[in-house]
Amino acid sequence: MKLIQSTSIAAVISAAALFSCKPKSTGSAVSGDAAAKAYVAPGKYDEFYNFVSGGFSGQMSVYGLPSGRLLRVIPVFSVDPEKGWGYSEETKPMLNTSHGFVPWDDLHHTEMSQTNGEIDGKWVFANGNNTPRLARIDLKTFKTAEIIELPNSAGNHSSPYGTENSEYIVAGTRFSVPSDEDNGDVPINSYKKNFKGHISFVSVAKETGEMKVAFQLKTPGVNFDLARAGKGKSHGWFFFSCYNTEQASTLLEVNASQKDKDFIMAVNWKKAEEYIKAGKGKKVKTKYAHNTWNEATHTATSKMEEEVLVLDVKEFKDIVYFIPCPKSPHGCDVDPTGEYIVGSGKLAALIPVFSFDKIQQSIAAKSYDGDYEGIPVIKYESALYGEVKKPGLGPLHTEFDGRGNAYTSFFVSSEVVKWNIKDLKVLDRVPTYYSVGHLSIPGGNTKKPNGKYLVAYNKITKDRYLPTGPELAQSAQLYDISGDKMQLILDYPTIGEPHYAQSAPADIIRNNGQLKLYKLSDNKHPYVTQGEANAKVTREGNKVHVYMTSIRSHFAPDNIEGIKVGDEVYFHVTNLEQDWDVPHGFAIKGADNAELLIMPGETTTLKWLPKKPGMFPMYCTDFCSALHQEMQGYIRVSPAGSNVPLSFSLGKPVPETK
Ligand code: K7E
Ligand code: CUA
Repeated sequence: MKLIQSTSIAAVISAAALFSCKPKSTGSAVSGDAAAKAYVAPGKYDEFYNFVSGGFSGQMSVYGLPSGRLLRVIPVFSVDPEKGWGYSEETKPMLNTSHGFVPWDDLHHTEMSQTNGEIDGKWVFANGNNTPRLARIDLKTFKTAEIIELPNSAGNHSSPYGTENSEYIVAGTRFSVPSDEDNGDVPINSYKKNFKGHISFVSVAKETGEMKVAFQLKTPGVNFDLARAGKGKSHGWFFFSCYNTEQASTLLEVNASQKDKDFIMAVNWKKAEEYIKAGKGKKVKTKYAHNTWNEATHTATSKMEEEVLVLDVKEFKDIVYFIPCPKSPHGCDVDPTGEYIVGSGKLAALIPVFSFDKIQQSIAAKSYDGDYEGIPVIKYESALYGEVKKPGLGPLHTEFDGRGNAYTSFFVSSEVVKWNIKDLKVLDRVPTYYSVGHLSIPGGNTKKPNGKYLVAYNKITKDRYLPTGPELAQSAQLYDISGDKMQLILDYPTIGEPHYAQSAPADIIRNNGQLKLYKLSDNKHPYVTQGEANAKVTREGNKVHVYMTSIRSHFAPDNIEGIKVGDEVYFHVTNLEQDWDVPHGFAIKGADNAELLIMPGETTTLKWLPKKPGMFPMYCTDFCSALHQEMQGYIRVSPAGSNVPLSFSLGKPVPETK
């Protein structure tokens, strides 16, 4: 069937307006008591942990709310020299993919694990947008514990979205592409024939959190943008926004904006699960990396998976339905009751709100408007609960406060608009500075939002901060939403471009078994050094292993001779400390590598390829004690083939050799 086509890109919004307009008053919109609301006294804790996507930094940052204090940057998909992430031998496998070592990605969305539709503080998931990957961060250690690559995908944007008990974390491909088992070497203009979408259902083990690509749904070749799981009455369903239903492969800004309506794709995942259990999935050959961090060995392993179970949705009449949604929908959000599904058309001047009950009735009554590649298209009117009229320009994302209100971000008109879900009336609007993308309310995507604060994540900050050359910081703005009127209370820059963020009450993370150190006696690293007396240096051919320890304030050994040009030297440094907050660092002159930062009880390895003879000092990089600056040593490097014997010492110089 054909949807109504419009010849111009946007009847409502002129092309110029796509670039966003500035709110008039750029000065301080902050009133007298605002500072007090965001004030957290020195030494006091914040009320919430806020997990913010780092966009093209590939990392995730952790802020405290309401203070806006940056607590930590967690390395996820990108190497991070500060923590040695992706530089130490133990962490390198975490960044392995079917394309080899990929040291960067684009992290857009964070998703906290849930139990019964509420945030449980166990894990936070994140998407790698470019080389499609999903990560799980363990909130006991604030460390990336697992990364799994997604087969048959390209541009993992519609991701990661969790069900109400984190049964699945779901990821939809942004780009449709030929399946991995097909030869992708085909003409681009064969899009309609060869390009397919895939939605990955990644199961999460209840206790360990271990992820597995349980199955994929093969769909028509559209672009999936964002998604949400149903909850409460709609638990068992999933909703995805789709654009480029035109299936264009070039100049998408024009060619994918032809239709008045694209789709929200409604998926009955419980049904899909039944078909999988009944053995209806097809095993498809592919290759994707599954990387896991082992807490006992302090080492990651990367395993290449070889196949995935796929259900082609065309072959099953009751898994997938399309619902028309105006103008290239971006956000697709489900309210706390699970009844209302909000679609945000980037080019639309209204917000459609769909009813889960009406969707079910439409399916039962086959109230369809034809099909799209064999998938029934539900009539717009029969799925629609109602429209929010004239809310603003360029709606993107919606969050909820648990009091019956929705908050939608407007990129083009740079504002947050609060509206009532029942009567669809606009209640309040506030400017953002400027061009807001995502919004985040603690628990704002769950059954139980905490409607005290809202954070707006802005793309543009011209004139908000001291200028820093051509590139300016992106920003977050904190609003108090506890009253009838939203009130701006704080404005602070972010790390990388923030897209989505989620928050959890501080206590469920802080008082939930936070790890303070690794027990040395539990350390199962193959190159652990249990105590200084066991420190040594061994040679196997040109491979030299240094079993080194660190404790305030020396390394053992700290004098090493007999290293030769052409050697491969592995410094396996075990931090013998058993106190909270006493990491040691390790760096050596000329290493084409980052430092190591070793937590108490942990063993971490730096690989070093000495390239010329000479004296190479090494030192601790983390100010660990009053005598931190004394925590240093020397490595003597001799030419290849030299006779200097391998020797090492601590406390007395090694015997003199020529
Ligand atoms: Cu979630 Cu930024 Cu990738 Cu909207 S996207 S802004
Ligand atoms: Cu160890 Cu400074």
